[in-house]
Order: sequence, then structure tokens, then C-alpha cells
Amino acid sequence: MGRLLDRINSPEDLRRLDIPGLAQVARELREFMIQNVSQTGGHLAPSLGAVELTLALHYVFDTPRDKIVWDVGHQAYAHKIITGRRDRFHTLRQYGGLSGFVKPEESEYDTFGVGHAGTAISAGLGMACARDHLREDYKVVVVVGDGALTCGLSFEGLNNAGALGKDLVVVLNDNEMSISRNVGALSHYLTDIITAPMYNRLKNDIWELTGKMSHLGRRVRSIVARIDQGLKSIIVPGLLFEKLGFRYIGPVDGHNLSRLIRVLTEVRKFKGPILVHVITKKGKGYKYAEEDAPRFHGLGPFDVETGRSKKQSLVPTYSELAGEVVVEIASRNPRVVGITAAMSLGTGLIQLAEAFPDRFYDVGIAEGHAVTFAAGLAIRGLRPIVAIYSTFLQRAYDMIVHDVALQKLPVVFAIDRAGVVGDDGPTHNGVFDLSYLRHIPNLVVMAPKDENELRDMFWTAVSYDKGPTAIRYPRGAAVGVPRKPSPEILPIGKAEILREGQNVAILAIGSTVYPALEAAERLETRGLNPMVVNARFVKPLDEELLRELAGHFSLLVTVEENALPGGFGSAVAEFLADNGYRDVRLLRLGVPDEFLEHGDRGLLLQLLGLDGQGIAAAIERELSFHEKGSRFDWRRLFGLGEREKAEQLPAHHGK
Ligand SMILES: Cc1ncc(C[n+]2csc(CCOP(=O)(O)OP(=O)(O)O)c2C)c(N)n1
Repeated sequence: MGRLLDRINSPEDLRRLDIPGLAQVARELREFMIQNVSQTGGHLAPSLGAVELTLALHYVFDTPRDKIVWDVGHQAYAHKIITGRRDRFHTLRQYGGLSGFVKPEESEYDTFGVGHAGTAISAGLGMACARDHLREDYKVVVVVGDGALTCGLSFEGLNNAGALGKDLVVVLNDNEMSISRNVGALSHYLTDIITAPMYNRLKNDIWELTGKMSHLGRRVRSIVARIDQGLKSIIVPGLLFEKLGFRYIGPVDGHNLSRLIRVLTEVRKFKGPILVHVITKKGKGYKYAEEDAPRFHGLGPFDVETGRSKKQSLVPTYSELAGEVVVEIASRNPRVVGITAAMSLGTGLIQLAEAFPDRFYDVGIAEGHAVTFAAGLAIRGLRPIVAIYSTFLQRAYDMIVHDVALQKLPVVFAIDRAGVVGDDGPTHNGVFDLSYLRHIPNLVVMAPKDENELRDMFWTAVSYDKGPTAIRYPRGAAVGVPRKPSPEILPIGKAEILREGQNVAILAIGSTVYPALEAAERLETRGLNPMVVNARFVKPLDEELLRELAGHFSLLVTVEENALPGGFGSAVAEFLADNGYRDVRLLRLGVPDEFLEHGDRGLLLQLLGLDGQGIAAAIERELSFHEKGSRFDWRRLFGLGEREKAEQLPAHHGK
């Protein structure tokens, strides 16, 4: 007999099964996910933990008419597989393949696009209100993890939902884990509920007993209901959700299919806001994922038998190096503290947590709070380093402006995963930070070209006391250059000339510096001799150097792993326009004004033309375009014997 899973092409097929049949599908789903994700990489542990919950939700609710709204969407692999995407599941996170998150363009079962945490309650409440406005009839079921519940946004949603009183089911998928162990008072509160089942058992027993007392039952039940409130406040610590206007149901074993189905069937009949507290185990059903849920939260391809990752780079990642230098600085400067918003592993700040546990703060998935918290630390004399991914720091824009920059507080922003992240796709690309930081007064914005400069920049940032600083660096392995023995404090706002040249100057920032050097070498073989500048700073710009370049070069080329609107190239364009350099041509290379699809980071950079070959080709195209337009003949300028006529280089900068 073949797999039962192969016959599940939509939730309709599930609804024909009995509980043993569903349990078999759950087993097959796990096996299928493990095999596939071992090839593609992905968010395995969250999805393994949500298998029974997913089956029960689609079994009980009438999807796609009823709307399941996933938070983050990284736990939804089972959802994808049973909603008609099984045959394409092997393309997960690959260019042109299935997204790693929930995405409405992919399926009618994907009700809301996600990737960032904490959005589901607000979005689900919006849907519930739209339903009522339009007099439609369906259920909205939000699935939110205990980690995502630490987001302020989740609480804003709960607060509003409780007051509006709409029909809304919030399923709290509580595995006591964020990526690492969940943190904060709320997680203690949830643990208390799980570990204090006495109240729930007591309540159920009384309820059943009074239900059996036919004639007196009703009156006794209403008295019990009143006592219940008092009892609860004694035995249940809090009553948080009920006080917020939700009916609280739980805790329910999230791996017990028949129990889940029974509870959800009841819940489906209820009106008003309901919170169902479901307890699951992250990584459920795969030994290695259960044992090491943080690593299996999201990982690259791995060996199923051993659980070991397949790709092991010899060059450390920027995140690991950042963690290393933060510890190095913290060991010399007792005022330095580190802050992460639930990403201690991803940002490398785990190293600080291990070396100086009392100088490390994991504030939960609360990026805005992390920044204002850092402002508070800084204003009272500490030197906080806030390590947050570029995409998640978008959440904290106002806090950077209002709480940090306006007050010139010396907070260091360590902006990880800046640029194209690749497999996680458009929700996770960090291509906007140069644009959303560059216009903030008092902020210094820099990007290192390699591991040595990363270290220099952290030291530079901590030594700078006039205001905040931001260092942005990409995902993945650093360049692999030999390490310098000691760091150097860089002059603020000074670029570095890496290669001298004539007529064309390439100004690159951060991760694009080495590709720019490669482009220059390629162009040399074509008879060109471009200058290459490592800009280092996007704010302040090296205006002195720009003036010289604008006076000597006919073509300036900027290269950045950031959106073109508002980025580094825009800064140079503004400088040229504002200073009357009307004759200097500027070619801006970067990420176009559109959301990028998911896929391998290297492939995407190549498609964007941000690798050495692409940069060289763009410069050649630009020059030949102008040649055809007969405004500029680079062959005449750079070609046979004419080179010596070209202008001399400006003086050295940066060092
Ligand atoms: C705003 C934001 N910050 C950080 C992240 C990174 N992130 C993805 S999942 C996750 C943990 C979520 O925990 P939980 O909601 O409990 O789901 P679980 O993975 O435990 O199933 C984090 C921190 C994110 N997606 N969005």
C-alpha cells in the first residue's frame, strides 16, 4: 500500500479520514518533511512541532472558506503539503520554487503574507472585522507561537480584539521556545499555566458533576461559574487572556489528535474572541531536532542519519565574527552591554551571553523595545550594542529616530543580514537599511568590506561618543582574508582608495567592495583602468574625496547591496546635484525598486548584476551607450596610446 499522504491533495481529502488515518498522515508528513528539508534546508523544528495542530485545524475548520492566519509562517510546512503543494515541496526556498513562508500568491489557503513575527493577531482581527462589515460568514483562526506572543504587536492585537469582541480564534502554539528558549515574564506565566493543571482538572470535574445533577444543575452551575472566577484568580496565576477579553481554553496537548479535534470542534461553535492554548514540542518526531531545537529552528541541508549540517564553511560568518569582537570589546570596556531581540544565535551575541551573562539582554521578539531599552542604558552611561537583523530593525525605525538619534545617544547598532539574504526571500532581505538610516541626523552609518574592517568598525563605533553608530554587514561567511593582529580606529567619514585608476571611479560599500575590485580587474583586460574606492561610510560621506573624484573622473559608479532608492548611490547623487557637478555621470548599481524573490544568495546577486562580472558588464554597457550617444568615447580615451593623456589621480585618502 502506498503512502496515504500521496492521496491528500487538499484538506477535503483529510476530512474523509478517521483518527488513525490522520495519525498515519502525521507520521508520513514528518518523514516527508525531514527528507525534503534535509536537501533544501529550512525551518524544520517549528514545522515538525505543528503537524497535528495543522491537521486538526484543517480537519475541523472549513478551509479555505475559513481563514487560518499563521504568524511568521515558518511552522506551516505541513499546511503547504496538505494544501496541494506536496509535489513542489522539494523546491522549497529554491529560486522559482516554493517560498519558505506563507504567501498568498502561492495558494488560496495562504491567507496573509508573513515572515516577520507578531503580525497574525492584528491581521486576523482585521479579517474578522472585514468579514462582519461585508456580512460574510467564515471563521478566522490565528496561529501564534509563544515566542511571537512576546512581540508588542501581538499584544496590541489582543488588546484591540478583546475590546472589539469579534469572532476570532487565537491558537497559541506554545512550545516554550522562541528560536532559543523563550524569555520574559509572559513565558513564565505560560509555563505556570502548563505546570498548574490542577485548576483545569478541578474545573472540569465540577462542571461534569453539576451537569449530571439534572434538576439542580443549572442553578449550581451558575453559582459554580461565579465561584470559578474567584477560584481561578487564586489557582491560575494571572488570568491575563480572560482579562483581555478572551475566553481561555487549555492547555491542550498539541500532539493528541483526537483531543485537539474535540476541543477545536467545540471552539468552532463559540462566539467572540477565544484563545486556545496548545502545548507542542518543537522538533517533535525527529530526535536531533527535539534535542537541539535552536539549531533545527532553521538550518541548511543536513544529513538525516546524523543530523549534521552538510555545508560547513571554513571561513567564519560575519555574525560569529561580530560576536567575537563584541566579547573582545566587552572584556576591555566594562560599560559595554549587548542586546538581542530573540536572536542570540543568529547574531552571534550568544558569545557575549556565555562570556558575560550579566551584560547580555535577550528582550524577546521586541525590536522596538530593544532600541529604546538601549537608549535608556546609554543615557545612564552604558555603551549598548544592539544586534538586530536589518529586516527586523525596520520595526524600530521610530525608536532609532526619536529615542536614540535625537538625543545623540551612543548606541551601537550591529545590523546583521544586511543586503540580500536569499532563501528566506523578500520578507527577510535587508536591503532597506541604508535608505532608512541615511537620512537620520546624528547617526554614523558604515559597512565593512571584510572581517578585519568589521572588527575595526566595532572598535570605531564604541570609541565614538558623539552619537549613535550603525554597522551593517551581510549574511554568511566573511571574505576569508588573513586576520590583522590588532584593530584600528577608523577616521569617521573617510573612504579608502583600494585601487588607483583613471576616468572611471567605482565607489563600493560593504559587501560589494571585493566584487568591485574583481570588476576592475576584468575591465583592465578590456583596456580600462578603473579606480576602486571602499566608501566605508554612507554617512557621513567622504565629501572631500567625492569633490576630487567629481573634478577628475567623467564616470562615477556606485555599488551597494541595498535598494537603489535612498541608498548609497542616492547619497552620492545628492552630493553631486547639491554641489553643482552637472557634468559628472553617475551610474548607480544596487537592488532595484522591487521585492526580490527567494533563492540562493549568490545566484540572486549574480542576477542583480552585483557580482564582479555584473558590475564590469554594467560599466561597459554604460560606456558604450555613451559612446553610441557620441557624448563620450571611452575607446578613444582609454585605447591606443591615449591613456597617458588622462588626468592624474587625486591624492590618497582614508589612511
Ligand atoms: C520581527 C521578527 N523578529 C525576529 C524574527 C525571527 N524569528 C523567526 S521565528 C522566531 C521565533 C518564533 O517563536 P515562536 O513564535 O514561539 O514559534 P516557534 O518557532 O517556537 O514555533 C524568531 C525570533 C522574526 N521572524 N520576526
